[in-house]
Amino acid sequence: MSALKGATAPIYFGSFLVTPQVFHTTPLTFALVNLKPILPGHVLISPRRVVPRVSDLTPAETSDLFLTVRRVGRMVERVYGGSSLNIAVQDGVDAGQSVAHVHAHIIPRRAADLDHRGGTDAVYDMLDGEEGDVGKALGEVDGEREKRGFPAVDNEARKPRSLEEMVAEAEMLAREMEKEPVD
Ligand code: AMW
Repeated sequence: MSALKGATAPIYFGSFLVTPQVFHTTPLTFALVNLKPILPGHVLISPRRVVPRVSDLTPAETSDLFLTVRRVGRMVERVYGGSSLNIAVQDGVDAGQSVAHVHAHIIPRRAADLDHRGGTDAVYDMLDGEEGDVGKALGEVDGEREKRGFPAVDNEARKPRSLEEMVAEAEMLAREMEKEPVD
């Protein structure tokens, strides 16, 4: 199953097989929909090679990654009715990285969209905290977190999306990418 046209070799995001979630590829880079988006249209851009740090990338991978960020960012901003973008990389575990595979977050933003969470910059806490950390959302039994001294979080907010929902979004975004100018 793939949102992309034609046969696609398996694509891994860290140890996760994410082929059905991928909506755009280049020779060195892929773009996938998020299991647990912070806001609608929150997608990820990764190099095809599974390496943890930006400094592990070749110059060609680095430039292809950012060119893809630029093009996919333009597309999600248009499709999700944004007026700005957060583009973020947590480069290494001590910077909050939870999947050891380089990835740029792209999050479409609009005025006052996180006012109910404390304001525009609340996105950084959300990225850094449990809401962006799916390993925990998938693996943790309710209550374990609290036992370890972390604050309780809303269970609904932690729920990962179904494969069907992600595939439907990936198919829609693959079609939208075809409308984007190459440069
Ligand atoms: W990091 O905290 O490493 O900067 O961000 C990890 C991101 O990867 C989060 O946004 C999280 O929701 C996302 N994520 C984790 N596992 C998957 C997966 N299997 N498919 C899609 N996105 C994932």
